[in-house]
Amino acid sequence: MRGSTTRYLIAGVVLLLIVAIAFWVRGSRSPSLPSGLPADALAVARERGLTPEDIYGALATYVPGGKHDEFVMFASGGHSGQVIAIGIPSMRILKVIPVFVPDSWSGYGFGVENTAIHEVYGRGPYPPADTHHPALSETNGEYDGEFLFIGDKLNGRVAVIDLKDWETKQIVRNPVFNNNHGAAFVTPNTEYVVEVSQYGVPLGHRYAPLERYKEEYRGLITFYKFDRKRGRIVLEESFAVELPPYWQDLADCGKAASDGWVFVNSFNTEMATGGVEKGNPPFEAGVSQNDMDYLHIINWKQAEQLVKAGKFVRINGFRVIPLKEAVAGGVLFFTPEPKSPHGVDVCPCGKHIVVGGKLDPHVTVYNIEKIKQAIQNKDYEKTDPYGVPVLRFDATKEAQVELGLGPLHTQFDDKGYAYTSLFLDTAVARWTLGGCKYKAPEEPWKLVGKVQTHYNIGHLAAAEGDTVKPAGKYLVALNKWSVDRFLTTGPLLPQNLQLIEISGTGETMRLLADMPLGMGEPHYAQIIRADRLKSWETYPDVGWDPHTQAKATEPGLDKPRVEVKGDTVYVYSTVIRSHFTPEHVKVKKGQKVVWHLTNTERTRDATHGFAIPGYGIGASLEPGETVTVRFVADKEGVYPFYCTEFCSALHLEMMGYLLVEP
Ligand code: RUQ
Ligand code: CUA
Repeated sequence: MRGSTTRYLIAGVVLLLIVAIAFWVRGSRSPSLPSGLPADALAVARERGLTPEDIYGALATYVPGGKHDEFVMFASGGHSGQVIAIGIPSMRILKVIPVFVPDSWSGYGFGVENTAIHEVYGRGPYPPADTHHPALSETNGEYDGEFLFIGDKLNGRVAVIDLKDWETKQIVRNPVFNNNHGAAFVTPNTEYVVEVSQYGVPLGHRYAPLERYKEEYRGLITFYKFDRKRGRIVLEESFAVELPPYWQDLADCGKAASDGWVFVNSFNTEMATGGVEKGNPPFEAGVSQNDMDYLHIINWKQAEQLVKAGKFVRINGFRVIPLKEAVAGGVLFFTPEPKSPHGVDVCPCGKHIVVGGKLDPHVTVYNIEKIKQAIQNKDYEKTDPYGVPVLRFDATKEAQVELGLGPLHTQFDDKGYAYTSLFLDTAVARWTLGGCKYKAPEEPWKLVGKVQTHYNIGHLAAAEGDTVKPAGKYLVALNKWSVDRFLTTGPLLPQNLQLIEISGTGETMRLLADMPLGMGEPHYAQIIRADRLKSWETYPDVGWDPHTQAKATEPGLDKPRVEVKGDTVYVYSTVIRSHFTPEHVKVKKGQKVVWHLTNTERTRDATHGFAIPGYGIGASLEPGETVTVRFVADKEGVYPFYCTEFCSALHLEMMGYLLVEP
């Protein structure tokens, strides 16, 4: 009797323990999640006709308010001339950063002194832009989250964005060349920002007839020295290397095993000059006659030495290593690459250089060790018409991998896979690297999977996918056409960015989400882990000048007053919820006005605007910021200036009068 009670007791305790453990295990796995989708959620899915794939995509990308995205993608804004920051996986736009084109939200290009956009074209008018490739600053080949650079193909410009406040700090126009394509790329410690020209022109912004193409037209690779402390490109410490007038295309800087080198594709080694109207072959045919073009292999550390040794000329004051010196000094080599290549991308360990074939179904993979060996052995198959040694193709090549139609650009993940965009197949191909520090489970140099994109994929961006330590997980396809993917927005359609999950292996790649972007072609993008960014929440101090990233030197900015000196009226305004001080600013027609405004707020997000009708003035004042606007009061009248940010309940009352007396 007693024995059986004890047994029952023990059995009861064990049962209770099992139940408790079961609950604990279940609870710790999903603390408060129901085991399946709630019935009402399923009803919504059914009513909206969502497939299981749709539901998976929605759940995999949803980021509730208050929770943050794991990655940030900085996408080129294409023709918009701007940069677009997009959260991943949510695929929501976080911010548009104005770069080459004015923006009336931030007041960029609307009268605020010293903004980067003034640097090249003064107060405007500003030309259109065509931003192509953004490049995050790197330390030891990893993104460091400090700066972003971007190239403007149209006008041969490069811009510097400071990621502390996400503002453009500098725009540099190439002193020698007027267009680019391979820009911007950075060396592994951001020693240099690299810009490569595209269409051959005479160096130095001058004229020469097309008949003199071979003699007088050239290409150029520019190495802009970057001063991290000042956050500026320093032109005096920069230099360029003259190249033959082939059309140089994309570029990538070597890293790790290939640190010290830059690789640049080219096409039009035919040096066709077009003129279909004169019975010449049109450009599209003329530039694709040769079976092979030249991968440019450039030793930038050696180029630095040549500059130190004075082996340069000055063109428009800028240091350029002449082609002859570059060849003699061992800076420039070529190796053949299949016809009209496009992207060139260096793998995470830096050993392999992948070239996309555009008109060839393969990607060609070169090995830096083999390249160095071939250079050392002078294993040349010929020299080009400009005396540049052409290394033997087979001596530099590691593999060719057949992927499909129209391979363009390649990115990498953390598992030993490479991903190449196939423009004509409109797909992403996943394939295996060989001999890389990352190793995929499958045999090397093999296509293992494909995922369809919609439509006409150009670039693709994998999370930290062009660093020495790719993050894997996500990849974004930047598609040129969206056709039927969204509502019709008139004949000009948005582009389509598609998020693809790449955490699995083999064929498992999953399309998670589409994102329309209706503001120019988001050409290329880079994706950084959000926790690498150290963005400011407000400016560090009241009276901050974002142009110098320091407290403004002008004394007494926080003491509101008006001073008249000669024909200039100096106005010192403070700006805080919900008033400007002073509120009356009276000037005489014809007087010059220099107006300093300081937002004295220390609260996060307490931004005020400042705009004056009739004078083209618009500004944004983030907490702590000081801006200066300057104009001639040449139109008499009464101009209510006001705060353009809905800052407070009394936002509409936040105004003042600018009185311009006759
Ligand atoms: S490249 S066409 Cu980025 Cu594919 Cu400009
Ligand atoms: Cu300040 Cu509205």
